[in-house]
Amino acid sequence: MVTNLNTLDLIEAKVLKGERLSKEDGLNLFASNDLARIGYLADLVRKRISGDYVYYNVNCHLNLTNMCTALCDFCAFGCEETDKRAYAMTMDDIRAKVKRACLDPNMKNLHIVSGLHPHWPFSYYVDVIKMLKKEFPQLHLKGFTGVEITHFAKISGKSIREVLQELKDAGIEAMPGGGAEILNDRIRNKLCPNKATASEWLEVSRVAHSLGIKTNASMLYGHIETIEERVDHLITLRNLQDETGGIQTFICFPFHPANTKLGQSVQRTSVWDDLKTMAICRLMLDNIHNIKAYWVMLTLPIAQLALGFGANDIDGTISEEKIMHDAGANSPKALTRDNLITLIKQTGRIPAECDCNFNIIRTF
Ligand code: V47
Repeated sequence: MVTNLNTLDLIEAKVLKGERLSKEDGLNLFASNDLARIGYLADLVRKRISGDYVYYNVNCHLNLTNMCTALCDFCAFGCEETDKRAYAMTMDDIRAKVKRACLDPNMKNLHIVSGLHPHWPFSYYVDVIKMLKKEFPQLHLKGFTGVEITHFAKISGKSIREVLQELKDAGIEAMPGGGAEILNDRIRNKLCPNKATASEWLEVSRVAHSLGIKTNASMLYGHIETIEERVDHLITLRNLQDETGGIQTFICFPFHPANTKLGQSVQRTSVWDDLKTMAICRLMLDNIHNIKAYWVMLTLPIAQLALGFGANDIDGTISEEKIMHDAGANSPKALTRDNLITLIKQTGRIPAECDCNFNIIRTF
């Protein structure tokens, strides 16, 4: 692999012509220390794809339970049902939480991601979605990762298609991107052997897209993966997007080690790695419209910087973040809409409030 200036010149020429970058280009970008130039290239692509809008949404995170049968080595949120931290929300708990969030008249999006509960039947999840759709018809429901959908298929004996169709009929409009981690079974067998395999996660996305449910996709990085595995993961997602066109947003999750099994041997990624990875994701994923700078994980100043490294989406107000804060995230647990608007305006970009399918509600 060559890592001199010439390599970046060749990549820049491709980027300027709108040509697709190869795996070798991805590896060369990671091998380069020219962070400013990589960021500049990613910013060119960001501007070409979405102009100066930065998407955000007024939302609430709903984590129905933290009990989880998967107990992944990188996760601090999931726990056994006997753990003193364990909780499972009843229908009344859920109703009360969403009602509270809806006191904000701008609340539009519910983001639903949970542990794999050891006993709940699939029908409980469908009933939750039906209740939410009936009692809060103004909300857009973005629910269940590919891992949860695979779990629902296993516990119900239904196919992935049947599970997704039932959830769509109940009111699910889009799906979050979690559970992809690194789509490589070497890594999954080590870190998360008790949940969807790489091909199961991909299959859920494929079927969701065929049913008209848009999904997000993610990458959990900075743990035991190699740089080549990061690049391969991005190319796998790019191929899926070529096939279906159903991925709306890509999110990178830098591994947060606190309170996780893996945390004893792995440290938090550096800011440089976070910015470089964000930029390379923008450059490699030429067919995915939105790249999210998830402020919860990056912290607010780094999320603002990331908007200059290829990102065009900053996520939402959230209401109360649990998964990353259990793992030591050093950011607020929620923001106000005004906070987000200010954060975006400080970067010179235009805040664009949207629903979970990126329909713009208003700009500022
Ligand atoms: O799959 C868990 C990640 C995901 C850790 O689609 C961790 O807009 C870093 O799906 N360090 C679940 N990452 C959360 C999720 C999500 C969150 C926000 C926005 C969206 C979206 C989706 O969280 C997991 C895993 O990849 N995760 N633990 C950790 N210690």
